[in-house]
Amino acid sequence: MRLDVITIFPDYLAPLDLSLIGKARRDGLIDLHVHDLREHAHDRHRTVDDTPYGGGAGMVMKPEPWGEALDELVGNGAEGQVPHLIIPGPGGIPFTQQTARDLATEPWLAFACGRYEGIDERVYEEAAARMPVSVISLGDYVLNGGEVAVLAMVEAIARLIPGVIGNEQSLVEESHEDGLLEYPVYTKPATWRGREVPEILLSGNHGAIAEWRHEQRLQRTAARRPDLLSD
Ligand code: JF5
Repeated sequence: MRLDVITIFPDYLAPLDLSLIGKARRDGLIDLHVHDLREHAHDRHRTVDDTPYGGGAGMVMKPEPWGEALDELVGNGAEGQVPHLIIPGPGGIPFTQQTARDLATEPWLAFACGRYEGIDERVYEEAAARMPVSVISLGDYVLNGGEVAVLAMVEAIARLIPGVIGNEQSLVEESHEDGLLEYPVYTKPATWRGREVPEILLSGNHGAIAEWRHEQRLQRTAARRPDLLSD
């Protein structure tokens, strides 16, 4: 999968060199490029923002650097190919495990990181005229920019690409893969600071263990995420 990230803070994406994602890049499973939006700002101060038409607080990202950055990106791709452009923002559609599964099948994703009060609306419109565009929210809170949201989305997507994670079974046995939260897990020692591991897990009775774990998942989901049980 090819991944491009356009940002005014390329260093924010440095963690993508680490751990499983870094390994996947070195193994050639992920072809990831981070681009500095300011390379497409040509005035003396490499300005990427300006005051909002109509007034109001804060600054808005200017359209011209974005237009040029996206032109370059599309020009870099194979003939006739375009990326699916993802723009993180609190006003987007919710990002879920299903979104990650869907995006993990795409050959080329590009992420546009907004800052300040957001990006001039015409950038979304013009991009949507030539490529699929999705505005996606990680959750109902506000970040300073899209970079941290991109880190989370890229990690959630990339780990679903075959070969990125060694143990494929660990992908199906986890929270959100089947609509329930995960059961509690324990490891050695069997007693720690006076706390015992639930006896059933030491019983060797695999049927009873599976039943207990399912009950734990239901209880935990009801307590923490009742919204997941309503449908
Ligand atoms: C952003 C303008 C983008 O704040 C977010 C965000 C919240 N949930 N998901 C993403 O994105 C950063 C801030 C301001 C555009």
